[in-house]
Amino acid sequence: MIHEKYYKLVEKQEELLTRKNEVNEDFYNGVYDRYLYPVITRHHVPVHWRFDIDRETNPYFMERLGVNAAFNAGAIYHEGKYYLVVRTEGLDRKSIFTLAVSDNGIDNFRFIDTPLTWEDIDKGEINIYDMRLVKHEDGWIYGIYCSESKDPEALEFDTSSAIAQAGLVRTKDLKTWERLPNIQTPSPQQRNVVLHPEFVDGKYAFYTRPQDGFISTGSGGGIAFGLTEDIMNPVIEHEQIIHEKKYHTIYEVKNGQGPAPIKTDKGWIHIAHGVRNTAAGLRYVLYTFATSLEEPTKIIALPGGHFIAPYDNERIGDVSNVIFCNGAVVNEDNQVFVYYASSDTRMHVATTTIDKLMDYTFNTPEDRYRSLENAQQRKELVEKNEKLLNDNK
Ligand code: M1P
Repeated sequence: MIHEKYYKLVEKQEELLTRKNEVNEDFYNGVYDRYLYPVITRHHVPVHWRFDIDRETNPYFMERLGVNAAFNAGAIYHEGKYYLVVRTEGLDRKSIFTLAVSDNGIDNFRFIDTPLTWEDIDKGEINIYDMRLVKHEDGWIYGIYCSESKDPEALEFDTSSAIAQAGLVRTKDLKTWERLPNIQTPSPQQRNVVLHPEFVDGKYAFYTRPQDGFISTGSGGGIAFGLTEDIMNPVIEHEQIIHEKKYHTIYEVKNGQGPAPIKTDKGWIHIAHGVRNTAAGLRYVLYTFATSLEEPTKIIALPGGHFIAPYDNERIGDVSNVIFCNGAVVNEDNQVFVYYASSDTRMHVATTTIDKLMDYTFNTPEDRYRSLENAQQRKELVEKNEKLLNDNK
């Protein structure tokens, strides 16, 4: 018999799931809109995914498999709907992938089907997270995720050291998933690996992030680019850094490609994350850059500063002061939906258009990398505006 508390919780959750989201009018930068509510939180996870609803086996109606956080979602616009593959972290710290869908991309996201599983080809893989979804021109939808294992070289007392690699799966319908071998690169560890949506020189092209350690990128810092011929045996022999970490920038400590780049008339627009250190720990923000349509390793625009940073309540969570994005989609009206997570805890959306994203990426002044030169840059803006104001008196 179903426990009566189940129906009460479902009724309460329904209010959350059907709540209309609205643009946050207190925020304005002309680049994108922020929204009042997160699009997915742990409270959106269906009650029957967390509770055993059977009165006989769960008389106190206890949460048996609680959820700690729902964040870092891959995104895809598929058959007119907005899908997220959400990093759903249990109380046991394991992240799993779950599928949520919305008709309009800004609210009413619902988890559907059951948590994603596929053939378990790697028994050393302990944790999985941060999937990037890409509809490739070969006709498959690929998912690349971080596949984390315990470091086999770790000393006996060291129960933390881990190895990050790029796991690879593919699907046609977001229901049945085929596990392909991990992507191999010359680097000891990998995270934030993303498939480019088109073939480059007839090969599969990837953005990688070579790293020496699990957290520290060490000598490997930067977003890199590499090719492989065979997706069934994905070996990248050469990684070319295309955007390096750099002193006194928002990507001073490390950076990483976000979702797959968005194709525009003027170039590929990338959303990436940059990390810098502070007295309060690492701060993660998003930035954009553009690469050439003809030469995908060539950066042709790089706005200074961040695109999205933690704002108000977004600053607080399990890992505070973090904005991370591994999903963005464009619909047939050229509206852009940037799905970003705040503080490793919940999912939000920011909306803009292709035109605005291009204007931002190609016309935002670059960082001149020195305070006095940046002061000069702002002085030029002030003087230009003051002249215009005076001329219009
Ligand atoms: O905690 C912040 C982020 O840290 C990692 O990102 P990166 O590899 O760039 O340091 C990831 O574990 C990511 O999931 C997490 O949000």
